[in-house]
Amino acid sequence: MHDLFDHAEPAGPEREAMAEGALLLRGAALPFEDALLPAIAAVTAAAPFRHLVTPGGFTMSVAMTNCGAAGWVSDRSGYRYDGRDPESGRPWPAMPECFRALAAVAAAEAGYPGFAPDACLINRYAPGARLSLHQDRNERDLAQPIVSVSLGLPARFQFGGLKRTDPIATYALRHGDVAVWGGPSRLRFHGVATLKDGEHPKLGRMRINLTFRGAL
Ligand code: MD3
Ligand code: FE
Repeated sequence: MHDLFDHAEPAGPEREAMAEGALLLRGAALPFEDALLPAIAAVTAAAPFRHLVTPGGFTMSVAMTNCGAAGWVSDRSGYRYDGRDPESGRPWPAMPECFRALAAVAAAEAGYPGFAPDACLINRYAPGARLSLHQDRNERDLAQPIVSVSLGLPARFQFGGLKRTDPIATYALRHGDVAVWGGPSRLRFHGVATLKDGEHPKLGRMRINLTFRGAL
């Protein structure tokens, strides 16, 4: 057989290195989409999205919830991982099997075999929501990577350095993109620019991001 496909790309998602230890796998969540969307609906029915308050007293524009053994929470006393949803007093919903599978496949693809996250933070952005520049450093073992899955409306992801004042690169994160952040990129500052309005065929006027962490 001699046709155009003899010279096609190697199998697997398109890979883009953002920095040492930071890998973007374009479209890697698409094969999981049909399982992910109902799983997100089930988790958020049991633990609804809410707008957390920062220790400084600001209400976040991004709405959040969690699943897994631990969930990330913020209130006037600080940021922490907690085994229970403070709204209900119950443990967070279990992490759906398709979440675990996608996180493990993506981490292995990026060179982190055996990634078994115990926390998944689910962020929901409506148009106008943003996440200001920050580091993720509340996790106990910073040798574990973070895996992030973008769904719905596209976002401009801001990727800085190890100091808040380092230069910032911007990447478009689209529906189905998965990124893995580990090694020397694990403590880089990052954020999400104000979400532009739009309509996504599956998710409507919304962006959802899943971040998988080894928190405990
Ligand atoms: C780079 N979420 O939940 S995911 C967060 O799109 C968070 O909702 C963003 O930042 C979002 O904390 C970005 C990408 C991400 C997550 C963790 C990182 C990038 C990271 C940790 C280190 C470096
Ligand atoms: Fe973060």
